[in-house]
Amino acid sequence: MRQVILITGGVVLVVGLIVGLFSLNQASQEQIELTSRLQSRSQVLADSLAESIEPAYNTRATSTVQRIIDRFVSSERLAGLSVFDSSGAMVAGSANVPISKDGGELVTTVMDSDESGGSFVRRSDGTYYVHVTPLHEDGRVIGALAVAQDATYIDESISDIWRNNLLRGFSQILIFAIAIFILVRLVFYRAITRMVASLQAARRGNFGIDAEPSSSFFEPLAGEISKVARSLHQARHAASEEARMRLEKIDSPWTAERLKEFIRMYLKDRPIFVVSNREPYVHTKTKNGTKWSVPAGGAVTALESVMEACGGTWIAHGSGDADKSVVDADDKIAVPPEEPKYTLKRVWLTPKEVRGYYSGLSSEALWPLCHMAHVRPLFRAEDWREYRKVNGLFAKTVLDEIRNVERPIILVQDYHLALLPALIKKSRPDAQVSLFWHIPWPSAEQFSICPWRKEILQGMLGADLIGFHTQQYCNNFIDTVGKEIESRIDYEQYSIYRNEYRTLIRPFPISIAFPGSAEAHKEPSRKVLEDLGITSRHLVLGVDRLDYTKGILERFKGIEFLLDAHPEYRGNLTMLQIAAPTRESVEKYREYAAQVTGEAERINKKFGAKDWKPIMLEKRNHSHDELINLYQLADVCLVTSLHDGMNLVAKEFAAARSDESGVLVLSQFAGASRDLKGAILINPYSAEETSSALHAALIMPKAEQHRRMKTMRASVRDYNIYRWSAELIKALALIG
Ligand code: ADQ
Repeated sequence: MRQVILITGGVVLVVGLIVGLFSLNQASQEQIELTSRLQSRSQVLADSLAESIEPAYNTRATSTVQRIIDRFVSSERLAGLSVFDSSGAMVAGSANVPISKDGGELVTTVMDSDESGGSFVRRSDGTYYVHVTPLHEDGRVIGALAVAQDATYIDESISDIWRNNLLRGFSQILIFAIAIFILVRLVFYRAITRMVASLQAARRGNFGIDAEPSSSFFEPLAGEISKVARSLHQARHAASEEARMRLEKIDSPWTAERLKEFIRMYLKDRPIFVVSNREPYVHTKTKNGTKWSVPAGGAVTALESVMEACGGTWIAHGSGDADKSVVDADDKIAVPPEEPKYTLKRVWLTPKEVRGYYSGLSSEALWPLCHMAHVRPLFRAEDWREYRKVNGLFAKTVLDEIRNVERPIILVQDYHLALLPALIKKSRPDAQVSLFWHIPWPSAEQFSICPWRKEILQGMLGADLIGFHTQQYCNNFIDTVGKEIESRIDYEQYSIYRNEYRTLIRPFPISIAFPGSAEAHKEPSRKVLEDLGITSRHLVLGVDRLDYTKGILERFKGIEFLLDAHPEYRGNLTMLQIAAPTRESVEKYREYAAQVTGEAERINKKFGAKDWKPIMLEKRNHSHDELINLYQLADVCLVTSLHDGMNLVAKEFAAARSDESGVLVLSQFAGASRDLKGAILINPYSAEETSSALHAALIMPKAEQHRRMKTMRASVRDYNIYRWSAELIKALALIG
């Protein structure tokens, strides 16, 4: 519509300009012609009048002169007539003469030059043309005669021209604008909109909208679009058929299509609701408007692929400062913004709620409680109050959303929403609720220090299914429940019974969407290294949120140990640490970020040379494509988590290496160490062990790298995020 208005506006402007120029030209022609006619008529009049006046004037018969003047004025309908003597003073004249009694400059000039002349005089009662001619006696100039004519009609005539032309121009513009508007809208806009709608619908899998335009002008283009849509339809159909056939074959790889087909078969299109604290897209204000970004974090990485494949609704905290400005009246927005596939519903929290529920209880209590990273959890009663309140708020939003949905599937995510399953089930026992815990579950002893352990466990046990990354975390959880809550544990089924209610506990090692061939086979670009000034032969890469559980300080110590033990790497090796700022409202995280910077500077000072630094620290969020490029450029990816539920960075590195080169050095304390058998495992607390593993990785023969990388890639391809979600949803749906 904007374009239609723009085109119409442009045409109006051009036509308006043409009409304006045309009117200007016509008005100036008319003015010239009318003026010249008036001047010559005045000249003829003045000359014949001078002949009649001169004899009487020469004999000083002023009364005769006055009579002649009066007669002429009335017979020729003149505006005025005056006779001046040689000094320029008026000797006779009609009333209301538009020229001063002392003649003025024009009369003096005419007498001096002995040549007639004229000029326009503008007065409040109109415009006059005054023509002055010299009077003679014996060839001498003895006075002057001024003839004044009303010239107002010239101005009126010019105004008429403008008025008529503008009126005509305006009607022409109006007719043009309407015609263009109708033409563009009916012929072009409608046809293009229809073709776009047809392509969009085809992309979404609806092939019912025909691209045929109403105008034959677009027929060839529309024909081509219809063909593209048809072949897309056929390709989709073939992929979906293949996916359906593959469903029963356990060992064939899971794809987005296969997951979609699986959901259709298993859930009979029952809608899926994902609930998490972190939203998959954050909208922020910038100088040029609003921009969106994908926050760094494992849960978002994993679930985004699932939602893109299955559609549904994702409920999450709206944390961006422009989030409110882009949602509809229902606080919803279709995402991904560039190609919407599912709905994001935002929940609004006050700064106080965020402080207590997120920064406080989630980040300062539960996160360190579940990770063995030697950071003491902080338990504040006020935070617990906010946590309960916000869980209640999320529950209310979920219950509103599922009001008219029968047996909804609800996938609750992570430790921020531990109380949500029980809150949902209390009002909607028919809902099938799973809770996936993305971080480790500690030992029963470790968990027992939590003052609200019973309430948290009761909240979690509202779920029909609780998933962890590893069997170890499941075991820890069962032990914890056994110790804290009155319940019956069925070790055979790995279920917990409370009253009549059963919760299944299962490991689902999370993964990523193994990249499609186009993405994986893209040639990496070295520009990023040139921009950073990295010229070293060996590149060691670290990618993390700036979190103390990721062991970034320990990693740097490993690099320091390597450079001490193997001076041959000095000047030849760079550790590029990509660190996404995270939880900056929490003091511990701010301290940690400062420590990481300080440690990098210390090591750089110790070993650095003029054009080489051993550690490059890039503290910012990177796009998915930037990270893939770096994964492909690295010789070694170094993951040194002190404790990590899974660690998707390790899997992303393996998935990106379609060249089957590069080595993964991985902490034994990351869940991923159980899945990625081709990695060199280390204890990140030992700088010596990290250094030896790095050295082994850097000198590893290519054949060995291929062998290890192949194993890791096969495991990520085989157990990708689509399989993860299919297994989780299947387990949930089978509960009945
Ligand atoms: P995280 O602690 O966030 O996840 P991880 O699994 O490694 O850790 O996922 C991090 C994600 O963020 C990756 O997809 C990575 O690409 C991305 N990321 C990291 N740094 C980034 C940067 N600088 N710019 C852009 N993106 C960046 C939590 C648990 C993990 C668990 C996941 C999933 O702590 O143990 O694996 O959830 O369950």
